[in-house]
Amino acid sequence: MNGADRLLETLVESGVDVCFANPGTSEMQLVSAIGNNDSMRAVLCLFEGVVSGAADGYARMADKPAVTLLHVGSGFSNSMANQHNAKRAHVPLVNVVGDHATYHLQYDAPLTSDVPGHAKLCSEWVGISESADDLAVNGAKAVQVSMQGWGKVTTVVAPANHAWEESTNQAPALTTPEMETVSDITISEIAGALSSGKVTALFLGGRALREDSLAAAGLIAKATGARVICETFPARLQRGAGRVPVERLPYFAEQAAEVLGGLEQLVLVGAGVPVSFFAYPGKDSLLAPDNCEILKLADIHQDTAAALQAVAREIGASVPAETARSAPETPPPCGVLSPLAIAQSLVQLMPDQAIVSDEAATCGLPMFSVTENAPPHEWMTITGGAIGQGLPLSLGAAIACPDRKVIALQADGSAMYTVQALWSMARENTDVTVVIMNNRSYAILNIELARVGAGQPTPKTLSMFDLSRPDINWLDISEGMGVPATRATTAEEFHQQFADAMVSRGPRLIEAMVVQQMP
Ligand SMILES: Cc1ncc(C[n+]2csc(CCOP(=O)(O)OP(=O)(O)O)c2C)c(N)n1
Repeated sequence: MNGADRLLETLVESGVDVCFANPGTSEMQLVSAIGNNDSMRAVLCLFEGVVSGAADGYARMADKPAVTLLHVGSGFSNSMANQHNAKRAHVPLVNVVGDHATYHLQYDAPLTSDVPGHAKLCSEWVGISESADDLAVNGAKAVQVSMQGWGKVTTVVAPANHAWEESTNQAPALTTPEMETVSDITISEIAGALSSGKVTALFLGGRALREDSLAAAGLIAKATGARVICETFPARLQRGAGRVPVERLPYFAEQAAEVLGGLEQLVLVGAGVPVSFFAYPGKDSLLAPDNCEILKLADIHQDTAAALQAVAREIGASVPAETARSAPETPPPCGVLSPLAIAQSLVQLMPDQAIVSDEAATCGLPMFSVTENAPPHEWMTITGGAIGQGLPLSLGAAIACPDRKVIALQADGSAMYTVQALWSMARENTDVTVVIMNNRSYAILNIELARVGAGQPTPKTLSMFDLSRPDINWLDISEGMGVPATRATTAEEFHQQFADAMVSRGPRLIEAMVVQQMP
């Protein structure tokens, strides 16, 4: 066996069985090893940003890593925006990136680059092998580190000669690390603060947005009157009828500051201090009031559910919070195809346990609150703000959860960054319904232009946010990549097309010609 075969053997033994791949010549032994290993599924993605975004979506739903296969520094750098989103989502993800044979690097062949340097920019651990035997050892370590806490992005750099040279070394899988727990002292302190009578909110992020943590947060809220607020861009929020609802911190800083206004204490649970997404001239970066005390119950990477349950016990909280009700029966939406009308169709038609990828950008703003009463579902968002995440994320989630309906609420501008994901959805026959919000605009940038005070826009300024001339034809794009597509121009048409998509299986795309009312 060669180094590549050994690496595959170890990855599979470590529980990794899906590879999102975009290989090149330096990865041929790895491709061959995957081809010869029945336990590893190979998903070809036609751009590296799809590879990394799909691995993120997979990990968010599977709570274990997929492996990516990437080609030298150029391939890795193409994947970086979604590596960044994955890192911000705190998911386990293992990259394998090929490099030239070690002796070939000195000749500076065209694809030569600083592969470890690229990897270090967005990996929390990088393993560089020094021999064929090392490859699998690094593979085992990469999986182990990726499973620390909620998850980490790790990278194995695989020089081509280490992949093709013989390896006699079998590297066993390493034990999965335990999640760090919160100390008893912290539990008591937070329980005391919550019982102080001060105006308090729990600020939840990451794994604290899973059902078990939310239920415990609900107990605390019921007993103490604390509010439950979640970060603006959650990786995976479990919500819908029967679950404890959360207030989501708004994107716009002034609205966020208003939501947090009047708080005397903010208890962080798996979330950082709330900050404005961008700086704006003359506006504060920090969103909580100046006199609000910031306390921390659990860090990112600690066991938030256990911590919240312990606090609930300590304060004797035993009455569950009210959960979100099922939406009442209402007639299907009609007339103008607004984001709100789309959200009303979602509430009525979304199946139980659907997985929603929200990269709907400005169209997504009104959709979130309306869907609180939909059947229980997951809501995944763009954790790192690097657009082009939604389509790959849905692809990966669908590979992780083949029995659940995935719904990609997708802004048109963002969709164009990683549109190749449609092809992989077709090839893998994933059960993803993509709803393209066609507003022919980078609409958010029109808003931001005014908010940063960049002056009076000229037609040339505005042309840089305008996606018309030519209009993008989503039916042609989608059909061209093998995903059946329809176009909706009214709420009635959308409702019918979405209803059809919800009762059939396989990839579908609906181009929604949305009419938006901008703030
Ligand atoms: C990788 C990356 N490139 C560029 C941006 C800057 N950016 C933020 S939003 C946006 C346009 C979004 O337009 P669209 O997806 O159509 O959504 P809309 O604003 O129209 O709702 C751009 C270019 C970014 N956030 N990330």
